[in-house]
Amino acid sequence: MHTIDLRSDTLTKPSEAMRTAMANAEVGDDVFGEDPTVNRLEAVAAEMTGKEAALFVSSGTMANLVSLLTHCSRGDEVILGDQAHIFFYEQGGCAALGGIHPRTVPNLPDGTLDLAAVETAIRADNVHFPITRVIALENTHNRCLGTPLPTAYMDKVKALADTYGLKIHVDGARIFNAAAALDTDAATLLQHADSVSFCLSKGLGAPVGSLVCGPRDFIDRARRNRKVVGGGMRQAGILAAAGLFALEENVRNLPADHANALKLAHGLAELPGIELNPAGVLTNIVFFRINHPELNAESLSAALGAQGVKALALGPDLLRAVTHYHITAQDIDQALIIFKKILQAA
Ligand code: TLP
Repeated sequence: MHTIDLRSDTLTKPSEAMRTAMANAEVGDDVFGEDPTVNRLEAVAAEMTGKEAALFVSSGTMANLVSLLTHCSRGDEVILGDQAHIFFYEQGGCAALGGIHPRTVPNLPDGTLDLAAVETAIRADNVHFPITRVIALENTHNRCLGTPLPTAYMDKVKALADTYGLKIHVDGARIFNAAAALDTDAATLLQHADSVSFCLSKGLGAPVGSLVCGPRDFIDRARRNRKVVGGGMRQAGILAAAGLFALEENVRNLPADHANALKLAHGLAELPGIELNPAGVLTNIVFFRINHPELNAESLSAALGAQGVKALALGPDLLRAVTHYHITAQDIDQALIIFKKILQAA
């Protein structure tokens, strides 16, 4: 059975061409700074994000952790959204491993934070309080429908951060999806970010890897933090080659993933028992609710899975489907036929 796996864009497997690039990678010991392919990936990543320097790490989770460890000392505070991946899905790593205190404000449905709420959360200079150091944003915002954060919003965050002497970190796991959706480039979206993390192993199709990008001195300190969390890798050029291939060849595929997500959203919105607003689908992530007398998210996901369509159940009635480069427009048509069959039969 042909499986249409929409659980996540993390499921993408390296193509033959990417595997060839990996097999042929020139390597050295990256802890000594001697892996030419890692060095090249870091240079390309820095350039694409408009930053001075970059650091190759194993995952998005490590990229965010290393970034926050570099911005903050123990007891310092990060302000972030209550739906942020860093807050929701990273085991509280910044607190567990870094002693960094997370202060959440509610995410608005479009993934932004209300800036009046952020301002209220910023601590005054008072012996009782932690010191606020950094505002962490997410672009695109995974749990907020994959929505991209526009530059106009970033301008306002920057003005607020400057007023209080705070840094801005962007979890840009899918920053190239944001750039594609907003028809701009990542560097423009990140011009006010003091640091950004982005992933190679989501829609870009590499098997492993993320980058932290920022000013040279920040990246020098981040390199020390990568080592202390056990992230110093040796002949990592084999992985970096996949990352270079992802950046050079696969970024251009993202608009097709967005078109497929929108097609899926429009198709789902027409099915009785499914609730979603296709206008909210701006990138490759489609959230929808099941409102059916016989089905909930778990049972719908199981019924779909039995017919070769995989979607994630994320709540009693909430599901997520994510498009990526293994998913074609024909797959979306096929998935919609299967959804319809299940909803009618239940
Ligand atoms: N997101 C994964 C899961 O962890 C939920 C997914 O399937 O969407 N930031 C953002 C915004 C992410 O979406 C993710 C992964 C990460 C960071 C973490 O990346 P990894 O999995 O490489 O640690």
